[in-house]
Amino acid sequence: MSVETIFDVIASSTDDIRDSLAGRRTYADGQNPSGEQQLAADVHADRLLEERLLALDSVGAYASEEREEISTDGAGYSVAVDPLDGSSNVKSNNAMGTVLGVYDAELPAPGRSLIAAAYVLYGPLTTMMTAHDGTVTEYVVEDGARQPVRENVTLPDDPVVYGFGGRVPEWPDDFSTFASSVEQELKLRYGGAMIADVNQVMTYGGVFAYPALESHPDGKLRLLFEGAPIGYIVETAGGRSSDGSQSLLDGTPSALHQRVPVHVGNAEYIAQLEERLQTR
Ligand code: AFP
Repeated sequence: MSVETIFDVIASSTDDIRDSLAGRRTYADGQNPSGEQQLAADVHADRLLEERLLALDSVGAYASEEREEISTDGAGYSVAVDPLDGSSNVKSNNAMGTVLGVYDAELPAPGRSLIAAAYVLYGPLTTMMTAHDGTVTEYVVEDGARQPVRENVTLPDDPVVYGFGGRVPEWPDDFSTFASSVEQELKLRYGGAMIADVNQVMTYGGVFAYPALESHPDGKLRLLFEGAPIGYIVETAGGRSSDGSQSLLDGTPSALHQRVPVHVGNAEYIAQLEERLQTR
């Protein structure tokens, strides 16, 4: 039950987070630990989720993409949160989301210590995808309450979409070769917020990647806050995840905010990717 209570706290916070966006499109003074500018909306969502999640008996540690240090409050699970993934999309009024990983270990911890993960998508609707106990469930969130709309969610067998981040000239040659083959088969769907792009893959099947770049060999996305929780959800839905050579759940992080190349989607595309990248 304690994981469901954690999911409920996230769902019950969605109206507050969503309502705060309009007035918080400006950049705050600080930067996040990854050196990225913080919107006032990032800071607001972070503070709100820290307070509400640490108030739970089942949560003993709160880590966030928006802050250097982990906040602790007794025993319990460690939650890793990206409070507002894709927050730069607020300027262009495009979708964004909240990402949650629930680790049964002290952070930084490998993805294999995840016991649950979820994401909220702030789109035309507010929806939530949760993975726990071997199953993925999709909800519409209304008035802070989750209404299940899809049970035992699995990736469709006939993939349709792809979305690859970073600038094409920055892609290593082997990823470019992989991308060229995918482009012949699937339709481009890329919106600049991982959650919205991953949700396209969860809905239509396909592959999402924010790969290693020539200038950033570890890519852009963070392992504990984005890569591992999304890898957990996609793998629980029957897909695969990879950092280029292994599952995102197999990485053993040495630092809380370390980055990782992220590739998730239907198994055949992740197999193709790893084959390409392992010929390096
Ligand atoms: P922001 O949170 O700064 O908008 O970054 C979003 C993100 O971390 C992830 O959600 C996207 O997949 C990726 O960055 C988009 O990066 P590009 O802007 O380089 O495409």
